[in-house]
Amino acid sequence: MQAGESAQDLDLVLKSLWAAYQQGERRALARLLTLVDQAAYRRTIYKCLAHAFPEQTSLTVAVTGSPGAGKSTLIGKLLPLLRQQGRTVAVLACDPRSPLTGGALLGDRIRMPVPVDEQGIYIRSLATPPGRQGIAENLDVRIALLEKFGFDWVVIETVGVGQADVAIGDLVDFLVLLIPPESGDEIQWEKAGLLEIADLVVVSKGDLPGAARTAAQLQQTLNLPGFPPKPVTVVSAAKNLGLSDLVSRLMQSPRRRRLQEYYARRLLLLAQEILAERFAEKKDLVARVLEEARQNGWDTWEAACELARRLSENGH
Ligand SMILES: Nc1nc2c(ncn2[C@@H]2O[C@H](COP(=O)(O)OP(=O)(O)OP(=O)(O)O)[C@@H](O)[C@H]2O)c(=O)[nH]1
Ligand SMILES: [Mg+2]
Repeated sequence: MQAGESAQDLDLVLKSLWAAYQQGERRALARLLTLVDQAAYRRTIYKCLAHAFPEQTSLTVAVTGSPGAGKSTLIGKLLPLLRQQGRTVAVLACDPRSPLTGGALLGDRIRMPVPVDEQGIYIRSLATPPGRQGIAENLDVRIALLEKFGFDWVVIETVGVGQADVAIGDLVDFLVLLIPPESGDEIQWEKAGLLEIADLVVVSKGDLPGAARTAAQLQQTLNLPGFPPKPVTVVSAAKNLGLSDLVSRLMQSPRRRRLQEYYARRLLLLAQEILAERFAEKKDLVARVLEEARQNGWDTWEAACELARRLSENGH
């Protein structure tokens, strides 16, 4: 909220924005996708969306993988394919780098070449706050905004960094893990648990040597006990190989997004946010506990437990 801006002003701004959004105005959509980051607006956006339990509208796909795995190029190639089938698509690219560099923002646009007059396609890059690699804040609200706007598909590009992408798995119908040939990434993803939770494991850059070998290795790992069985596929965005197969696979597979879990997680995240805000105001209490920790020789864990106990005692 800007200084001097009252809650009433906010409501007015949002009311007119929401009306424009409902008319299908992209500028309003773009503005809402930005305003979601401001807590004062987000509250009202939640009210507008009124989606504690919405219908499932779009097919949502997260494409994840290490930097340079070929995510943007692949998505760029899927767009015309989906348009040919009459599907409208929104793409959210979650950029882990600072927006100040600008590089990746531009890069994603360049590598997702779509005609500017293409009404059925919407591409948006999101900066990720420092320390929250790979996943943009408030992604759930953003997905909801795009779904309600009416896109048939919502595709999210995100750099896989483990935990964040495990979390993203709850928000989408399909989590596609992209692994370039001979990258050694499979070990990293296996450790991060992503190989396990990905719905589709796809070897990218299938035109490069080693793609078949990487796919075979991955399949071997996935055949080990403990992994849910899933096929490994190979695509080449450069050579247009395996792309329509990937699209049909996504269209035909059962969707994994389970609203119950999705919303349980959403509520938990929101509650954490609300509590974090409240706790941030308790600087005096933190300072007191710190002082007591020093006097009593508590270790950090003990001090944190004591702080947590007192914060929850304080009626929060
Ligand atoms: N040979 C080959 N190169 C590819 C293919 N797809 C992407 N590349 C190249 O791989 C590099 C990275 O591609 P991007 O699509 O930008 O990868 P990304 O995963 O989006 O990268 P970040 O957004 O930076 O994490 C580029 O130089 C692409 O030209 C492919 O199918 N074959
Ligand atoms: Mg990219």
